Amino acid sequence: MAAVTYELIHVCKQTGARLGRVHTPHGSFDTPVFMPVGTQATVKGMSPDELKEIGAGIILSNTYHLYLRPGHELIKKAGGLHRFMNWDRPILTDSGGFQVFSLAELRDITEEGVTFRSHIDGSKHFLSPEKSIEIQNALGSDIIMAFDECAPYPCDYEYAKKSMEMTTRWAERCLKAHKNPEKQALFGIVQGSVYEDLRRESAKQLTAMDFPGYAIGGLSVGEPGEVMMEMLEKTVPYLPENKPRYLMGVGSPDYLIDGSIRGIDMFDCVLPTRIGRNGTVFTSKGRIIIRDAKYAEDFSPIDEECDCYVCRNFTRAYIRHLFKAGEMLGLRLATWHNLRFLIRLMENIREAIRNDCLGDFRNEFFRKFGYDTK
Ligand code: PRF
Ligand code: ZN
Repeated sequence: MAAVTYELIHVCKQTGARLGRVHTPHGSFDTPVFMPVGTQATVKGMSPDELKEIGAGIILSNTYHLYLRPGHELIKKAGGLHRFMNWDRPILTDSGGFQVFSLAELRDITEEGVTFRSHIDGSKHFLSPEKSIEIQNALGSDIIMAFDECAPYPCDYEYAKKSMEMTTRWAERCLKAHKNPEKQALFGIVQGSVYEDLRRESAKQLTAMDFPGYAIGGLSVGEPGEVMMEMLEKTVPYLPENKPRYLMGVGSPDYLIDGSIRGIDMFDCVLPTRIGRNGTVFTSKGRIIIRDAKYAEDFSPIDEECDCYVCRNFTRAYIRHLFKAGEMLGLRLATWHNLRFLIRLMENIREAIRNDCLGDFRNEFFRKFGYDTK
């Protein structure tokens, strides 16, 4: 039996978006889903109980960071990542490739793998498909990701083609290196930059390898939003219907809705936690910067429509004060609210899919939030 299975529950008649459920060894979650990011085996500022309270069904963590610190051997000794961080729901780990490209220094990419220097202490390391899978096997996450190259943007056709083909060969090596497919599901990652034929080719090659799920990588790396949506439209039809589809590193409200409409089931992004720590919070009428002077005497909640603990108990004026005073509770409350905002958005997306009205929901959400509705 595969570690992870996808159950398709309903397809929205208005948009084609999918309502589903993903089953894993640590329980199930409903899709489309937003996965909070817990890079260093913690979603910054949130305890596991608090994550459950806001309805997080699955979280993401990172091979690159946990390998460098505290080390996957140590986490294995602790009984695996779930035990180490006291999170008993599903965990997905990214493979490290993307983080090496975005964080590490002196990257040397060859067919064998990637040599890089740690962003922490400058020490030299080597990650390969085999090493990434070995680390993810030690971590024990429910969903592990293939080791890929995320081509930069912009990127010429020749580079994108070679990179995509190498990512396919790396995916084969990941499959071979994977020790326990019955406990952990290995997802393949589609690459191909902004080239329609490369995306199609990548999706076909990976689909032939029969992964239990598929990610779409290499998007939201600087290309215009329309290009990303076009790539989704050209890729998703080549992915199997009975497996989950994960759009990596995407988490702005508009893309969560428009990605769902294009058949995506899973998303992750540091956006809500990162902007929260900067003092930016989502509201149903758009983002606001809570540090702004105009909120100094605003005794209303961050968002009148939000059901979160923060909005039920604290005012904009108070949270602004916490940020101005450098109090850590400010970071926590902004993070808490932003995560709940996106998790509730996903609940509303799922409800709209069930009722065949995600298109109407999109237009209404975009209008209120202040997005262009085209
Ligand atoms: N590959 C991997 N992780 C990722 C990406 C990718 O392309 C992206 C791109 N948006 C985010 N995270 N392995
Ligand atoms: Zn709130």
